[in-house]
Amino acid sequence: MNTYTNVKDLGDLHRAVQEALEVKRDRFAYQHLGRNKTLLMVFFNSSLRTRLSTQKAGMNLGMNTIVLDVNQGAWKLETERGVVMDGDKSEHLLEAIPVMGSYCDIIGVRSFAGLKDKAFDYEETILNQFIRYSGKPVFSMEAATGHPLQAFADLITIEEHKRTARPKVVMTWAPHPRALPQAVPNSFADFMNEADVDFVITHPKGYELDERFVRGARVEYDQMKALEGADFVYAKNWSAYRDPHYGQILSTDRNWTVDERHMAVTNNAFFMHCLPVRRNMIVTDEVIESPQSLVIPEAANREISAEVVLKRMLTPNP
Ligand code: AN0
Ligand code: CP
Repeated sequence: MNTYTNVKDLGDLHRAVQEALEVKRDRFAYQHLGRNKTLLMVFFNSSLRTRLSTQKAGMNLGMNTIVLDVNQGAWKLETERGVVMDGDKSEHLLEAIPVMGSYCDIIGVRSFAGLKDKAFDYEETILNQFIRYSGKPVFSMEAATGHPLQAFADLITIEEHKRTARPKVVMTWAPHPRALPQAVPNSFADFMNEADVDFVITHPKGYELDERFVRGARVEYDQMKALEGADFVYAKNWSAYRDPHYGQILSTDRNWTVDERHMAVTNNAFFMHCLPVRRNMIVTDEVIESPQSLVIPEAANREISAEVVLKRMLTPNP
C-alpha cells in the first residue's frame, strides 16, 4: 500500500476489518516489520487522538517515530506555487516535502480544509503534494476532504458492537459554534456506503455533502424520523459544502443536539462521535455518559486502524 487517503485504498473492506480484529488480538505480532523504519507525522493542525494512536501503532510495529508540528518551531511554509515570497513565510512546501521525505520511510499528514477556497481544499492540494514530492508512502491523518483512519476505526467499532447482520446507522449533523470541515462526515459516508449497513444521513437543509461521498445514501431532513429504529447514532458537525455557502455555519439549532429524547426513538442505539466533542452542543452529558456511548472504545480503535495501515505500508508486495 503506497497511499491511504480513502476507503478504496483498503481494497476488500471485509478483509480489512478481519485484519484489524486480528491485529487487535495481538498488536505486537508484527514488531519485526518496522525495525529500523521511521514514521514521520506532520501536523498542520491540533490533535490528541491521531497523534497518540498513530505513534502507538508505529511503536507496536517496532518503528521509530518523529513528530513535526509545522506551526510550532518549524519555518512558516508557503503552500501556493508562483507566490513572490516576500511575506512572513520563509520556506516553500515544495522544498520542505522532499527534505522531510529524506528522513523517513512513511509520512502521515494532518492538513485540514481552510474552508475558504473550495477548489484548493477539494483537490487535496497539500496532501497530493506530499504524495507527489516526498518519494515515500503517504497516509492521511485528516486532510481537507477525508479522515479515513477515523472512519476505519468507526467501522471496526460498529463491527464489534452490532447486534444484527445489517444494522441501521444514522449519521446526524449537530450544532457547533465554529465552522468545521466536512472531512469526518465525508469519510464516514464513504465507508458506510461500502459496508453492510442500512445508512441514513440527516441534517438541516443547506448542509448537503459532496455527492461523491454521499453516493446513493438516503438523506432524511427530519432528524427524528431518521433516528427511528437506529442501531448506531453517529453525531458530527460540519459546515456547509454547497456554493455559495462553502465553509459557512447556516444553523446553530440546538434542537439537533443529540439528547435522550432523540435516543428514545432508536433501537436502544449506541452513540458514536469521533471526538473532540463539545458537550451540550453536539450531545448532552447524559447521552455521552450513558452505557450506550461508544466514544472511548471508538477512540481506542484508532490505534488499530492506524496499525493496519502502517502494517500494509511496511509489508513488501502485500
Ligand atoms: C475537527 C473536525 O471536525 O474535522 C477534527 C475532528 C477529528 N474537529 C475540530 O476541529 C473540533
Ligand atoms: N478524532 C480525532 O482525529 O481526534 P484528534 O483531532 O484529537 O486527533
